[in-house]
Amino acid sequence: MSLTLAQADPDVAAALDHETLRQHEGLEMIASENFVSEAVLEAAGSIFTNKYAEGYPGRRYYGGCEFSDVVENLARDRAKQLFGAEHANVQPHSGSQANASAYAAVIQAGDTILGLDLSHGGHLTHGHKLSFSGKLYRPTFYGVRRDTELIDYDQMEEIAEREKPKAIIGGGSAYPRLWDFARMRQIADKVGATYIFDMAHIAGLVAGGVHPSPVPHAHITTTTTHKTLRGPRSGLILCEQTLATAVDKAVFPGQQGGPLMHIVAAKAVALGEALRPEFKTYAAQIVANAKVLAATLQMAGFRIVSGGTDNHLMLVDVFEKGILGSEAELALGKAGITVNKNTIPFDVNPPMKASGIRIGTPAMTTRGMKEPEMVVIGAWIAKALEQRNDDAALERIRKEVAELANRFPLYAWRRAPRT
Ligand code: DSN
Repeated sequence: MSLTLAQADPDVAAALDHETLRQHEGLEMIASENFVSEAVLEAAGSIFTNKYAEGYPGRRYYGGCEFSDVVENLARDRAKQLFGAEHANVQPHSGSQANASAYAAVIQAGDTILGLDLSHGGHLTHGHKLSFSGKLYRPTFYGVRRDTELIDYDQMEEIAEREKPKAIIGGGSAYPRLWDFARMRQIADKVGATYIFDMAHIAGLVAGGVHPSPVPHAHITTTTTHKTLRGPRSGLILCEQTLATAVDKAVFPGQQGGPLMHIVAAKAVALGEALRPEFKTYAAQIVANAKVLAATLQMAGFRIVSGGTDNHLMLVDVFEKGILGSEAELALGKAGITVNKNTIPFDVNPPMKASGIRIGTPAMTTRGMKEPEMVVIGAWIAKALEQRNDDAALERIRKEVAELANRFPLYAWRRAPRT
């Protein structure tokens, strides 16, 4: 029991060291990633991982849960306070499980759901045929308008009236603009559907007060906790009190067994951090950085889907310049800038190639980067895409990237790889 990781398992230790170096020296621009605080990391790596705590605080199926109750109550209370919600369930292991539980709480297998098309910025769990959501329920989709690339609420209403969905789902993983929560609720009420909003991408912006909140409008709001919210990799559900019992039952025993108590503890820490005033400053900087980065790329001649961004992410239409999203992802990776290829609305390319890349600012904002760094990064992205077939040029950018990254250190305990 007393061996260090390096002694017990040098292979895993080496991979961990390399990953540490990768995270320190690269520019993490994947819109859904972030860096947690050392406090969150400590809780996530804690001995709460040893504990079974099936049930809920005060009503567990195992003994020895008194401290599990403490952290789960802290997480629940902080989530309610942060988002002004009547009820919070902090046990979902992930955003997908949060969504599965939210649906199970209010609809039955075979019922119709209406979500944003994945290729228009939605998420797999909003009805994609390969996900449980498209297999268990009857999926229908709304999308964005071809001319503005903004959500088409008139189309949503038309489809809702025709298809009579039992649940209307908002949110997604690649939509750079604000949502009209009130209009969605109105449409849901008109057809008698439950309005579920998945705020996974924007939860930190909502918490920081720089993005309107879906919580007062949606019957159920789901989220991950690790994106802009900057917590551990996990999920969370907020709902009206009238749905609390159904949601809790849908999570446990409906979808999951024992909660991951080390992650629940880490969620409590992250939610506590998000309640502090400095989180508002952080959230505002994420958005300011995204706007500057989008404008820099536009000035370099790139088309940004919908003409810009209101949140933490942007979609760049690289195919307009004859570059596939997959080629762009690869070239930027060689230059030390991590992004992901992404389909754009009405894409003519398949998802594994895609016409776009998705870029986000939450992680680099955590490292302290501001507008001037975004201008530099935008110029590097443009240069790397232009010189995508020149490995030497990409390597030169990578060196400059590492220099910038080193000026914005991440964790104090950074180590050089042992192999
Ligand atoms: N995979 C996440 C993202 O990158 O947006 C969504 O679950």
